[in-house]
Amino acid sequence: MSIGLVFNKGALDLAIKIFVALVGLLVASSGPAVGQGRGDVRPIRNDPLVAWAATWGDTRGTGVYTCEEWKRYAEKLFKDADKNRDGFLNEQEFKAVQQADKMLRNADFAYFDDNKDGRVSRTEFIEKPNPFFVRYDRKNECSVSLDSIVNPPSGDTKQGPASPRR
Ligand SMILES: [Ca+2]
Ligand SMILES: [Ca+2]
Repeated sequence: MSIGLVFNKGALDLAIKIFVALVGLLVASSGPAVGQGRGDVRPIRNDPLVAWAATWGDTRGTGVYTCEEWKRYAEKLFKDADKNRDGFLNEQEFKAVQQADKMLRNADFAYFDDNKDGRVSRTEFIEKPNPFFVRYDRKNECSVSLDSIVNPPSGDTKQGPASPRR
């Protein structure tokens, strides 16, 4: 009797082990299949600059980001940070800018302080080129449409250097 019980228990264990192994195999084989939709992932989604643009631009909901919108946003950031309202940000006040926008979290005070007088003027702050426009406003129109980001003009793709041999 007891031998039979032990045997049955052993058989059950084995069955469980096989079952677990099978499930594990299923999970392992279905894993890569799920991630195989290569065409679905657009590079645009990986660009934090584009995601960031939604926080300051496209205020009309038309899929267009303009310098004007950026400057209005920068102006507000500056105004909110300039606690003593003297028209300049000292290093202490500059921290409020870093906290207000997570893309500017690592913004460098010295980078904005062009004339190195230890404070960032409104002009220094607002006139700094926004990297979003540096990258996407190729014609310097101060206007970037979402469409032009998703479908860049032909001959402008960065699909690796296909340099012809001479
Ligand atoms: Ca100030
Ligand atoms: Ca300055």
